[in-house]
Amino acid sequence: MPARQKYLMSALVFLFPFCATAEENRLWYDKPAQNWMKEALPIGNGQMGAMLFGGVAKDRIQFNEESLWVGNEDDTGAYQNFGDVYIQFDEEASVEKPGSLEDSGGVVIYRRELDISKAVSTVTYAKKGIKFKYDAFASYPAKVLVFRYSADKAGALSGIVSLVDAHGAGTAASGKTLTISGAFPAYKYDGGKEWLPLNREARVRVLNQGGKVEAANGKISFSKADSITVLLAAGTDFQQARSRNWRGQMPHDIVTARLDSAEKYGYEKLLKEHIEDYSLVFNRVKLDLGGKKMADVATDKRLLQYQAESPDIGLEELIFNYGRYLLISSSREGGLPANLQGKWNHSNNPPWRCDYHTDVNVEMNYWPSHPANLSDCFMPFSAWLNSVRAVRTDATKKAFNIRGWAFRGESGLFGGSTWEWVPGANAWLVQLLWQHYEFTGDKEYLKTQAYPAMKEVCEFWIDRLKPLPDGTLVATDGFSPEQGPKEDGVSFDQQQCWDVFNNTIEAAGILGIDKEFRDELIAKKAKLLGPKIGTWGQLQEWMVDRDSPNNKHRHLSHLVAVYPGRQITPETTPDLAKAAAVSLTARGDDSTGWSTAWKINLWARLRDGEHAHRLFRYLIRPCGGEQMANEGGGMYGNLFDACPPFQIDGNFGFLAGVCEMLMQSRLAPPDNKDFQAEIFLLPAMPAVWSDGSVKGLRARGGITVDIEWKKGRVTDYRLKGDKKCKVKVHVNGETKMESA
Ligand code: FUC
Repeated sequence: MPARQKYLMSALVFLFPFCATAEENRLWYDKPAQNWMKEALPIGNGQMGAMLFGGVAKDRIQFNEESLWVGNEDDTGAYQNFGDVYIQFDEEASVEKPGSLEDSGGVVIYRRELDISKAVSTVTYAKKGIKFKYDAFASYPAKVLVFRYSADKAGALSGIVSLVDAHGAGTAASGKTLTISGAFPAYKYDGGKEWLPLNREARVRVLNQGGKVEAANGKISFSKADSITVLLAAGTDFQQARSRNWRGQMPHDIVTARLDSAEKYGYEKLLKEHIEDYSLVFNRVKLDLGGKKMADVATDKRLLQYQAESPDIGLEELIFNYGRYLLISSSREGGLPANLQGKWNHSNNPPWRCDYHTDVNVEMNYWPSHPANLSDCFMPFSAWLNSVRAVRTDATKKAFNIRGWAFRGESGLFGGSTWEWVPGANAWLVQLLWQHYEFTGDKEYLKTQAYPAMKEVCEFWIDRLKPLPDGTLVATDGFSPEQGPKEDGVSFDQQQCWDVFNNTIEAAGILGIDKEFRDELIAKKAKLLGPKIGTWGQLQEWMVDRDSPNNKHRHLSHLVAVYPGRQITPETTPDLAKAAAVSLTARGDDSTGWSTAWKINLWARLRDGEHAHRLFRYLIRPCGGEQMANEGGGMYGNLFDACPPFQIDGNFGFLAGVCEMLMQSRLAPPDNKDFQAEIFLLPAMPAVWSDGSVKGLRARGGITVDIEWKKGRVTDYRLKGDKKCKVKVHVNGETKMESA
């Protein structure tokens, strides 16, 4: 073996002792990131997010804090960038003696990776005979981001750490701490109105092992350190309470306390605590789809190769697991919901305001939360929706003078909502609250967090419906996002109205409350204009049969009854399901990232696993586009889904879609004595997943489901109810009754 190759081999063993362990849950690359959107890697603890570049001479960490928004109760505003941390290495001081590497001038065997089973990112490389390692993670228990830079040679690290505010505030340096702080009295998005001023603060602390650290000129220098640990904490004075004008404590004390306790705790303990916390959530689900797995190919190259004839099934598993990683990293209990980019945003004027879009996007973010066993990660959405109900009630009264509440297409932290009214979105939002009950069986949640919101949405629809001459009820002045005329009886509105009435009728029954109101809903639901089949066999998008078979619009609003709703199913309404398939076929396969993800879920519900899987080719295709565009999504090298540009709903919609292909579930009507839930095992299996297993999916009724299969047929399964229950199981073409 030539000397150089031999060296590389031994260095690889030194640098990557972990290679022997599970590779399947790693994204990895052989060069530093240049581009934020396509290459940098995300970490997050729900409250904060960071994008890591893994730079060698100069590293960059761009970061966010979830409440850093501009906006108010009238205007969506926009989610903001917080800032960057830079670590600039002083090469002269870092490398005193060139080492023995043949190419001592350059960096060799560079590897940048993200282990999504531990939520730790690592960069390793050798330079001039010294081996360097950077580790990064975002701790949910400690509410800090932690970065460690180390080398295998004592005193090898010298350089400067700087902290740069994205809104132009200066940086104060004192001792080993950097601080940026300020308010947004004057910052305006799109030249709009004054915003409520939010106070913000971020602090960085640099701890050295060996050598020394000192503050100078707004920066911190470190010299001759063996390693340095950089801690980052940030916050604002946002409080999720309209009654307090959305303002709480100034962030300084809490940010400082987080840094102080993280410093006392120390790197090793922080890491251990983080991995324990994260892996408890991540390890709930395990997926093996069989087939080829090309984990030894760098992730960006793997994405390019995926289009080859025999697909890399391991990449499909990785993207499934990455969806879970992204939801855990951007939506933890006690915090705010994941927005259009989760929590990762490097712009103060981001695409579509990086907001909570109500006409599919924020809903899609939370579609997988329950089936993928992340019901706790759902709670931020629930808390946000309930926090802005009163704001929306006032705005709705002002606009329409009716009860209840509704949203426009865009919406923000303080309940401000802009762009067109999307009446049907309110039912879509509360459907998720109802689903939290369906999947957990938590009646207290249903009573206090879900039902009051569902009832208000029903009131909105009761007031907005109007009878046709024959008594049929239609929703007035509706909108099929984001197209078509505004008119009565739009299918999206009819289906959403049916869904919220149906869910609320069941909820009131389960809670044993509101009998009169429930009776009113039952009567109204029976009179609602139902889904209609048009001249070319399609499911009509409008009351008038005017759908064009050439309409390729990305929104699939007239199919909400198929997924995520339950008004249309192949078993209960086969003709409508067939019409839905006609419409879906006409819409075509190629679309934006999130639209493709939705189609996967729809084909899964229509029990066509091959078609669902065919869509993976569109979703998992390399995407170069960064500009705002609405057609032709794909994925960037860092596996962020592209609308384009980056939009996280596609990642989450894909995760939901795979769950839906493997298992579907329904609650039995509350008065059914024979069984409480119905489960479909492998309802939409593509042939390429012939042998495999999944553990830990969640079904409605609070049931955890494990499935094993060979040649597409179930060979074993386990159902474990949170409470004892009876389940009707559809498996291998048979129906069985089981106890769970
Ligand atoms: C909806 C979609 C767009 C985009 C935006 C954030 O308006 O129609 O494609 O995803 O949300």
